[in-house]
Amino acid sequence: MYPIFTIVHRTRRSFLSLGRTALHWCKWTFRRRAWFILPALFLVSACEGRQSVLDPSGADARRLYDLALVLFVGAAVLWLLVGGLFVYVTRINPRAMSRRAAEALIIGGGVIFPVVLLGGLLIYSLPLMSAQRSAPDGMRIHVTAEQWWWRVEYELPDGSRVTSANELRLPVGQRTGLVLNAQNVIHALWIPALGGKADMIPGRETYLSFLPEKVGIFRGQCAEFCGASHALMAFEAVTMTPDAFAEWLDAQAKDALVPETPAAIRGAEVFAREGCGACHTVRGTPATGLVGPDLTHVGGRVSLGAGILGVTIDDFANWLGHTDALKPEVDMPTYDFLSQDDLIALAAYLEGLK
Ligand code: HEC
Ligand SMILES: [Cu+2]
Repeated sequence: MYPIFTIVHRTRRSFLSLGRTALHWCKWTFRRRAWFILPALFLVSACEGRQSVLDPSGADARRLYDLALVLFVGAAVLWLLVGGLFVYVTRINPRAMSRRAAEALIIGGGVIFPVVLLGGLLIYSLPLMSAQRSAPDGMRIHVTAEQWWWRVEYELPDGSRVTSANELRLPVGQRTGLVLNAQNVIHALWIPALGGKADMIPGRETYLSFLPEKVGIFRGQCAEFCGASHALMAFEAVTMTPDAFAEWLDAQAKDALVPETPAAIRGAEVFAREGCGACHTVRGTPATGLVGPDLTHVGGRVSLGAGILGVTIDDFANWLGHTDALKPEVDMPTYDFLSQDDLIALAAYLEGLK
């Protein structure tokens, strides 16, 4: 009995002190309260940005944002309503209700009101899904998730494909469909600023589409735990005007640039000597591997290693010399045994593959 009594006693005491704190809060000056509110505002202010559902930059993200706003405001109003009712029946008018009034409250507030409200929300929200879930007749991009990077293929009107990786380029003002697949385990594609997310499941194709509204660079992230380096499986979504996009796609379809500087020429030799081409393709060269990302235009991307590094020569050298440290359990060997000169030359070659 004794411990139970103590627990009850202590719980009661802590509730009392909680109540006292709440009372103090009411008596606090505005300045003292601000000390508590300001840090919270800093946290919320971090929600703006290129990987945020609260800063929509596409039609689909905007619809989701509106839906979330409706739900949030609705929940707040409901909370105030129930709170008000509670205060009314306990403080303002604590008398017993007549049986008819009580029944009306239960049937009206417990059955009719929720059915109408939830039914209305369902009718409002169901059509929001259809546009996103289909891959439309326009441009289609095939995205295949690998551990831990993204294989990206742009389907041209004649059915042929232009291969890239770890970056998604989308024309603004057009709905582009994504055909999603996964090679090994379940991944999920999510670009919070542009729209909803979809699972990428081995053996089962899924679809998602985006209608970007602003030119910019947004961050996408794998949103399904897929292994040790799941958090390091990101990418950049680059939205462009339709003209800039067409020009970019033309350039992507071309073979790799031929290295011209002495460092890059030496780098290309190191690339061939070390057998990188067994896993990587550089179109226009003997390298035709398919295990890793296509490197034909890797220097022209905005990030390296699925969104974890930049694309300067230093970043390339860093990636090659510390692959496993940067991305635990990665499917690429670490080339820390190369001489510094070879490493820098290789980095210069890759950086020049615009
Ligand atoms: C056994 C296969 C294999 C070999 C050999 C290999 N790689 Fe990789 N490489 C990969 C894989 C897999 C990835 C993707 C890693 C990830 O992000 O999860 C990758 C990623 C890369 C990337 C980043 C690409 C991007 O889109 O960001 C570069 C650059 C790269 N490798 C260069 C090289 C070079 C240079 C060599 C030779 C010195 C080499 N790789 C050898 C498999 C390999
Ligand atoms: Cu993943």
